[in-house]
Amino acid sequence: MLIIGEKINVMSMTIGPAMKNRNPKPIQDMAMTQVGAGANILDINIGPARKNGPEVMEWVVKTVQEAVNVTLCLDTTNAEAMEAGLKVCKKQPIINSASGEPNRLETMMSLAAKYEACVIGLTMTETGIPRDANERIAIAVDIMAKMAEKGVPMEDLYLDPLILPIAVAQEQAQEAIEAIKMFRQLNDPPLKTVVGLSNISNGVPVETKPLLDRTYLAMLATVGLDAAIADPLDKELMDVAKTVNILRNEVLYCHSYLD
Ligand code: THG
Repeated sequence: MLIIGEKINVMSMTIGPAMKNRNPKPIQDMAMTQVGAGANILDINIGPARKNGPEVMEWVVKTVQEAVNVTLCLDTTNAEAMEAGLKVCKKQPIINSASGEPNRLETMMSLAAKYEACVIGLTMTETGIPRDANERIAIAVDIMAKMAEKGVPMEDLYLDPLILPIAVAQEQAQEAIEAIKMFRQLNDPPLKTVVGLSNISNGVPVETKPLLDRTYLAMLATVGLDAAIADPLDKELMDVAKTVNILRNEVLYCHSYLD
């Protein structure tokens, strides 16, 4: 299970102002803390970045790369900002994300082809969020068709069923699990899958949030989830991820596997 650290986010009280003021320290500290906690990949979420998007993304990517040497997952709907970030990534980056919305799909897949980037395919469209696993599959097929057209290899795709908050769409937690099972069957070898794990606990009491995230990660792991955008500073969550790696026979067991 790959953990994509979610904490470099414009919404964060410490990171947002640091991005705005081009203050590298809080961003580099957060990068090192997440990698130290076991994050395999870091998400760089600058939001829609309507003001100076390209400049902000280029600066944040360079700033993070001065501190850590991991794969970066660039999270913005601003195509110019995405391209500016892709240009300066040292390792093969991940585009977060393309969706079924035709313009965004075209733009992000063209960028994936041009920069040989991996891409997260988010199964939603301009008409809204998917209602069930079948709607998610229909969008996934559109995403795959556009990849084939642009010549992006299927192994560079991570499909994301779009996790919805348990507090507002309770039945969707199980639908997303069904979608992961079905996504994997769309290709041989199976397509890779990813989720934004913390979406599940948006808006729940703080005491409940970590248990929801940890339990849902274990449930998703049983159907073959490859990666989760999540909070690596939750040690118990990281322990669940390590235990999953043992139980799925991906890492060799030893008594001290948690250390
Ligand atoms: N799929 C994909 N990308 C995504 C998501 C997804 N990117 C955004 C989001 N969903 C995943 N990332 C985050 C990042 C931060 C938080 C939640 C999801 C978050 N952070 C802090 C917290 O935990 O309280 C605080 C942020 C704040 O100050 O509000 O909540 O589904 N492909």
